[in-house]
Amino acid sequence: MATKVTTTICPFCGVGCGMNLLTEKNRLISVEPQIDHPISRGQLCAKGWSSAYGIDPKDRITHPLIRTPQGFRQTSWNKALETVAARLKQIMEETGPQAIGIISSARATNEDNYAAQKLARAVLKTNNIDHCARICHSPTVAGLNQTLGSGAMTNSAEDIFETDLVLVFGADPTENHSILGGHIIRAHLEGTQLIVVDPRRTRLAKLADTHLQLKPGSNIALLNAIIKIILDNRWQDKKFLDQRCEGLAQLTASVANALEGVEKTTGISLPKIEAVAKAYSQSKRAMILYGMGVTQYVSGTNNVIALSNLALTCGQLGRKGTGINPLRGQNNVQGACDMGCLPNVYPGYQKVDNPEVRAKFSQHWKTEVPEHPGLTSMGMTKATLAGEFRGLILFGENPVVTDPDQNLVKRALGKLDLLVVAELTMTDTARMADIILPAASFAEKTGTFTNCERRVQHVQQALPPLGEARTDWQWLAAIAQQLESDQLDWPDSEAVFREITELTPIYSAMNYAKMDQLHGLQWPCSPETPEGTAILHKDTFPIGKARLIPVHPIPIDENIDSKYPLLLTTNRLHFHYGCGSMTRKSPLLEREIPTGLLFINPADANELGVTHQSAVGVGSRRGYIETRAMLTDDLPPGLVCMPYHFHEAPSNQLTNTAQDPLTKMPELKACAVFVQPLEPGSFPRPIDEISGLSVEGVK
Ligand SMILES: Nc1nc2c(c(=O)[nH]1)N[C@H]1C(S)=C(S)[C@@H](COP(=O)(O)OP(=O)(O)OC[C@H]3O[C@@H](n4cnc5c(=O)[nH]c(N)nc54)[C@H](O)[C@@H]3O)O[C@H]1N2
Ligand SMILES: Nc1nc2c(c(=O)[nH]1)N[C@H]1C(S)=C(S)[C@@H](COP(=O)(O)OP(=O)(O)OC[C@H]3O[C@@H](n4cnc5c(=O)[nH]c(N)nc54)[C@H](O)[C@@H]3O)O[C@H]1N2
Ligand code: SF4
Ligand SMILES: [Mo]
Repeated sequence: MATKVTTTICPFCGVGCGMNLLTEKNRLISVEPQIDHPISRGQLCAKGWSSAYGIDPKDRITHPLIRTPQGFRQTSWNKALETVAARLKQIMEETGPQAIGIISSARATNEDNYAAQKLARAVLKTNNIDHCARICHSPTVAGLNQTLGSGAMTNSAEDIFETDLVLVFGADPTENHSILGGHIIRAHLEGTQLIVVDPRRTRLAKLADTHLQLKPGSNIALLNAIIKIILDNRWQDKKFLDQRCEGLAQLTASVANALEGVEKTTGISLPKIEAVAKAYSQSKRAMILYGMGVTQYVSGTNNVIALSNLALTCGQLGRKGTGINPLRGQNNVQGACDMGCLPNVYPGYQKVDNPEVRAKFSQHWKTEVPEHPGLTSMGMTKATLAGEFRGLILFGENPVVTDPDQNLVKRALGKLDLLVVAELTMTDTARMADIILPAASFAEKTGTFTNCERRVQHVQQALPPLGEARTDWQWLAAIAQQLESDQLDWPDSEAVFREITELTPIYSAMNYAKMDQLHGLQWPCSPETPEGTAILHKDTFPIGKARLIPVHPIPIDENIDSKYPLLLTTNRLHFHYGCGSMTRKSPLLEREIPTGLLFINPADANELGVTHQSAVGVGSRRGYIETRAMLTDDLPPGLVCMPYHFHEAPSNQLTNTAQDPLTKMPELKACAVFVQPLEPGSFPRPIDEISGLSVEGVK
């Protein structure tokens, strides 16, 4: 039987590994790595290898569903679309477009995301469009835009093999960007220095030359101390600072007292901080890779600025093997941001509040566009609870499991007059919808994903959509048509991409054929750089000179006390992804880690009478869950940690919604909890049993 081989890109993380899908008679028979892919180089991680399970027909939504008093009932696309359009019209007439919004998906293609923001802006006339970058790297976009003029990874993945020092700051790449994690280990074995800054002893921390095991939330205190030591010892790059940066005097003044109390604040000794300051600044080429340990704090944007101050002070930017590199998380979160699925920017980060930008889009789309920046995702939640927001179209996200303070999220979603969810499977969020639309998976559509190093890669269709599923941009177009608009009437994905290139300067010289030839194209890719750009800021910054901006330590929002005596941080595990809706369909991955876990230091466990793998209750000011304890000294005493992949033991029952004032990033990395042992031999109860409320029950 003829086997068809389709070249495409992994649908999980932002590394963007190249994979082939092998199909026979429209059935996916296997997944294999692309041998010649520039990043994955013939490899995939356990999730990539298992991606076929994630889109398996079992448990997929195959037809539109509509809520009835008796539960969900199958309906036709026509009926579903008519209902959606009628309710949207009603809300618009009664309350106005500000009461409607779209949450788009960093798991879907650029074409899907472009369509989502166009539906919002050109048809629904609202800038209420956002996606999971809000609770991921929005502080990166805001912080690096201020300091460098561009909020993306400055260098490329291959630079890991071309540097003298890798500084991994608040990221756990062997778990979360596994192929890059492997590259880091290989480079380190070949002589590259490795420094890890993380409150937990991660796998890379164990291998590193130096591990700075700082207290959660003390990034700025540490970074300012490092900068102070560099300046005191004249280890800075004077030429780079003189020629390419502004604000050195203010930065120098701002770190004057940075060494006072730093050992206590960070938990790290001064000699160790000095050694890192020297190693980073004196390296010929040093590369920063950072993640959620930087962004997911109320201090998120300032943490990013502090890191950027360090790179600029040492001139570790604009050259091969240097740079400040946010490890963007989702397969297409870079793209969803590039496409303007953010309430304040159009595609290509062109600002909503700039009248010239508005005129450009208005002319091209031949329609009026809304003037004011819209609501963020959490802003929509709050506005719903305040009765000001009524209708939400959401696809490829599962906020009931992944947004902070689950009870608050459920209350808000339950209060909406219209919730439309397009999904592959019946998630906890889909269960709360009024209308569920069946979405085509990555293997069933054509389009592009932009990986963490700004590489736009071609995603090619290997299978027909399952049942009546549609590609996201196609059902978005069908909603526009129901609203009597032809704005989204494209013949195919390539036509959507052509429109993207017409309006997005950083994508302007891209096309599918060139992408296929060159294994993707890294933006900016314009007539001046037709083959893309591997390294940003080589000679100049988009804002001319880079800005050094003073920032000061900001304490975490919620401290421990006698009732909640432990600090909880949340993170990820290699074998599971996001809300788990795809990886938990794989028996191989599910076998590795079948359900929720609480990691706890043996000293804390002993004191509480908690034993390895026993059932525990964990509570915060917002909620309570039950799970199993895993004793490990990878965490210091006083700190416990949970992944957020498990909907039966959702750590987001516990997390805090306190936000970074600029980006509204919630503090997902620190909140105060108590832990208590449950009856010996008992089983942890799933959340539905504890709260007595299934998600359907809330509606
Ligand atoms: N297997 C798997 N891979 C994934 C994902 C997944 O769900 N599963 N999700 C993807 C997504 S969406 C993203 S955004 C990325 C995220 O990838 P990472 O950024 O690596 O994410 P986390 O594991 O949440 O957090 C990183 C580290 O921050 C540390 N940390 C906590 N507080 C602090 C602090 O105050 N300072 C410092 N320096 N470090 C701190 C934590 O201990 C943790 O090791 O992963 C992507 N890849
Ligand atoms: N406590 C805690 N919470 C966190 C974090 C944390 O570190 N700690 N990290 C946060 C971060 S960084 C992120 S990015 C978010 C992620 O949060 P989410 O974006 O909600 O998580 P995912 O699991 O990626 O959800 C994506 C959904 O999209 C569906 N899907 C996949 N492909 C497609 C497609 O092509 N079309 C459609 N329509 N659907 C599709 C999948 O079935 C899945 O249910 O979680 C955040 N939540
Ligand atoms: S590292 Fe990321 S992109 Fe590569 S195979 Fe694993 S999940 Fe997929
Ligand atoms: Mo993320």
